[in-house]
Amino acid sequence: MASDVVPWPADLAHAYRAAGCWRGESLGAQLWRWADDHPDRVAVADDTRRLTYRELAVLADRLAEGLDRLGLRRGDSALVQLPNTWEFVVVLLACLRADVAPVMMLPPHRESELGAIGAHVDARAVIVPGMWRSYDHEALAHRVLPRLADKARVLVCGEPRREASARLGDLLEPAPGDDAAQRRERLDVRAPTGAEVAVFLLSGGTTAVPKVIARTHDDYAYNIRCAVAACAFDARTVYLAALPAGHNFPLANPGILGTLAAGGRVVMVGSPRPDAVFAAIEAERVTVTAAVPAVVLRWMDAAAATRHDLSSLRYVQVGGSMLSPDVAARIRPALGCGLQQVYGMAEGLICYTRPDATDEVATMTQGAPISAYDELLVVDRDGTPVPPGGIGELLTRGPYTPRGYYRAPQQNAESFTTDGWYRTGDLVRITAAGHVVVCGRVKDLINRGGEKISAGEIEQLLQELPEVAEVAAVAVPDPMVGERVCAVVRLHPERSLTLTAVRAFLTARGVAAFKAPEHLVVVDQLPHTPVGKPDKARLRALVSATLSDA
Ligand code: J2J
Repeated sequence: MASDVVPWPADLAHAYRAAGCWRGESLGAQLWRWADDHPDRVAVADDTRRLTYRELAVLADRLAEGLDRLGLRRGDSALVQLPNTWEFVVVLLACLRADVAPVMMLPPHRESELGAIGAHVDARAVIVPGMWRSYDHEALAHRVLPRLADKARVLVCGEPRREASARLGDLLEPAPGDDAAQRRERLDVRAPTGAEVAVFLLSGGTTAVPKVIARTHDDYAYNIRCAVAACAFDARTVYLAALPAGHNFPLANPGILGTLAAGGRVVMVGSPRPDAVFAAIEAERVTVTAAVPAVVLRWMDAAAATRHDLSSLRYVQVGGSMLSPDVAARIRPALGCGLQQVYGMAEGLICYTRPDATDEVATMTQGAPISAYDELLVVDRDGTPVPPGGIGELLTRGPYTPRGYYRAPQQNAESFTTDGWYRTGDLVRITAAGHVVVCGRVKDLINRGGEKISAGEIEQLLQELPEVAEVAAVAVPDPMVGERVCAVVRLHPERSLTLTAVRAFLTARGVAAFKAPEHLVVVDQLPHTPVGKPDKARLRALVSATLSDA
């Protein structure tokens, strides 16, 4: 429902339209423009299938009508939990064509995440891979159904094992008398006009009110256009999606959608493992890919010994968590390609170092915003702007940074100022040349290899353990993944607790495995702030002292 999405103020919306940022066109409608321009060019490839732009458009349209037959209507939403395969792209574009908003879940998500988010957005379908990495996602989807909208359906990419599931392959088959042109017209008539929700992206925790970001066709299309321009993507671009495709970074910055908009080729690979990635780079002559620092470190370690030819690779885009300048400087020698740093967020604002940046800018900064209409403000704890070049929390707003989370008025009062600035929770400084340098953060989360874990979510869950009197989750620095979760607990008298028990509890609660603590510290007393909350700064110091002694 439109009222659940916080709109931009009317005068600004008008200004963004007048300036040509918002064009009133659905992302789905663009698919056919691309297909008409270069129907026979390869749009998407994985190691099982290659689709031309025309084939992609035809399959997306078929599936769009298939979703309608399953009972999904304009304005509905569907949880999409698919690995990086050609089907991911078809499902994404089918949703955009059908005006069904895909909710970008990740393959490691379980009942806790799918249930909470599915209920929050009132999802009408769960689209899953069947079996993936020995895990039965079809069964997971059926366990989640009771928490979703009435008559919600499970759609399986693969061979369903239950009668109640629909099979994706069936919806992609031509029906007798299949007529692509007529179907295209039928769908064009129903196309959204811009302000409708195109996709739902996820942010942070899921236990209380999930933070779900509704991105409109207008704002996301603009974001994608600006990202394509900032990264100079064009028809020669061969983009490898190695990060989980449901993340905003590989999805649209410029990622999958940006590559398609530029007329390039998207290559989907099911894992960011060096062997899989290097083989795909060689096979498809990949020119650009995206990674979080933890992943690029693994690639750098493996590159020296690889027999694969990586010479087609021109850039690797790195973002999502802190990249140290010395690792940044080693990327070109190790991988033989340039580095483009990215500082971005599913909430909107995206910054890049440009392809022609000096080495200093590319290694030492996280780049500049992609739009001239992005507004950035660096403030101190009281909300007062700091002097130029000073460190403070970054606030931002602009034509592709929504003004609130979906259906979350209380959260919005915290995360947005009354005049519409989004509080990023990141500490930054902005150089004289306008480049953002990320210096730390004030928000209470743990950034494990680019996956954001809400400390509050983990604390709330662990508080359910009968042994636990009080708990705090903090980040522990880690050379490989940047940070890992450490649970600090005070136990009830005479009780004991092990890390294994904590992890087993979270698995049983249906929480994604990447969120489970990897360290456990038991204390007699938790340090508190004057207002009685666990003192995270002192806890981090205590934990690092305890773990380094161990
Ligand atoms: C330090 N922290 C960073 C960076 C993001 C492109 C790139 C990344 C994301 C993303 C994205 C960082 N150095 N270079 O959506 O399109 C941390 C900040 C930020 C948070 C956002 C994209 N780049 N971060 O990471 O929504 O704390 O988006 O606020 O997952 O990641 O996380 P997320």
